[in-house]
Amino acid sequence: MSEYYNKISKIKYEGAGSDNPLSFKYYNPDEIVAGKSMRNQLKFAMSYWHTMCAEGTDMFGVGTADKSFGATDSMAHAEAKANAAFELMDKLDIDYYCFHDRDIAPEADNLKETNARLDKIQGILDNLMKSTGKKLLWGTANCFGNPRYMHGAGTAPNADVFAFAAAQIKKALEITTALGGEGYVFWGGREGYETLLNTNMALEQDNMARLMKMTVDYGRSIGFKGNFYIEPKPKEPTKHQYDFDTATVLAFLRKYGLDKDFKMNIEANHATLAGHTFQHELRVAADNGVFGSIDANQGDMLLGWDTDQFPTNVYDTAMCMYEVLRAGGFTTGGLNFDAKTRRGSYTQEDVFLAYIAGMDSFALGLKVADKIIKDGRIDKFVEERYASYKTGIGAKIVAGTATMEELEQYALNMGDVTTNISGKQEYLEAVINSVMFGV
Ligand code: XUL
Ligand code: CO
Repeated sequence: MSEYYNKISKIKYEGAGSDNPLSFKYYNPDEIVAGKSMRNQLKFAMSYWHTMCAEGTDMFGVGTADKSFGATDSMAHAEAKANAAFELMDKLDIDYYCFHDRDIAPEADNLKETNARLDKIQGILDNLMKSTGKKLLWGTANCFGNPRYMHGAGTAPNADVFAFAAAQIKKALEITTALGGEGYVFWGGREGYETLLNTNMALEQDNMARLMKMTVDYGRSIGFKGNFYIEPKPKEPTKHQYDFDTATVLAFLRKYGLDKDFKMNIEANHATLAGHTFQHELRVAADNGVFGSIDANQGDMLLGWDTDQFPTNVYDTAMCMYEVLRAGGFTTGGLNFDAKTRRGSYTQEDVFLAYIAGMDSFALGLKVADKIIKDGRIDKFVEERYASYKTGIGAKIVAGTATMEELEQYALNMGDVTTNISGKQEYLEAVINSVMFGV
């Protein structure tokens, strides 16, 4: 098999003292942290679209990175990308990958031929997976790139577009199932609106739910055992995306009776676009029993769009892994690097350096999260903060037995509240620093 990244050798853990840029400083796959190997705690995945496809194109310029992998014909290119993807995963010791249908095989002139192309690449991926032991974290359908989806896919005003999207999702789910995918994602890039002046929002949302229900029923009928995920994002490309954030998606799922079928795929940069922290979105998902998987990246707080940067902010990775550990860890989910190198970081080596930076940042985050939990000061503080609900009137409120009359009598007897205690935010932030920096 030809090598596509021939200047890069297998990346090894060399420890924090190493000055070799092409080594892991903190990610030591077999080291046990919080009862599991780092490999199993973090379940890293490669995003096919950014890593194998995106060339750094932006609104002002063409791509800077060469991702042709030496191929000129489009199907030869698809095959080369598959081989290169598995070489990259092997060299980075990444066990999982994620794809959109159109990342793995280019669309043809008609659906039949497009599906035949997908079948061919599915066979290639299947062989590569069998020979390397790599696994599919999740698959999805790109129902946003082609011009036919200019007004949406499941929420399009045109029933023909809805039908085409359903056909595309059916095929993507079949491939995901055949490759043993642990999940199937809905990210509704164009499922939203530009203006309410031309939009029947109620019908669009009803239709989206219909499409999701059909997908779940079909998936289960063909033996798909994984989780279905929705990936919230508030905007971009649409001005308003229906899957705005986890709370909005939860209301949608409950309205349509889909809440037992879907979990969340939380993306860090989508959380911040929605005006939330990454940790907030993870907490809302976990508290409501819908924590599923994570798209690991970070945004730039000075920019109002989805920059999909590799995650290097250890404070964020620590609070993310704190939420993941508290939620019991990943089951079918994992950490998919939905992240791309900057346009100026255009070399093959940059891709490796970016993954190393992201993986090391999450390894550090995992270690810090484990320390925060073992240290116990944060959890103990929160526990004590709500102690008044353990006894007396608080216990009655929690048990649901307190009445308005009883609470009024209690307040009258009390006169006024005299028991408020400090929230100690600054102290708690300092505790995190002391755990992180070990002093
Ligand atoms: C776009 C995004 C997508 C989804 C999969 O912002 O995050 O790549 O992760 O469609
Ligand atoms: Co994403």
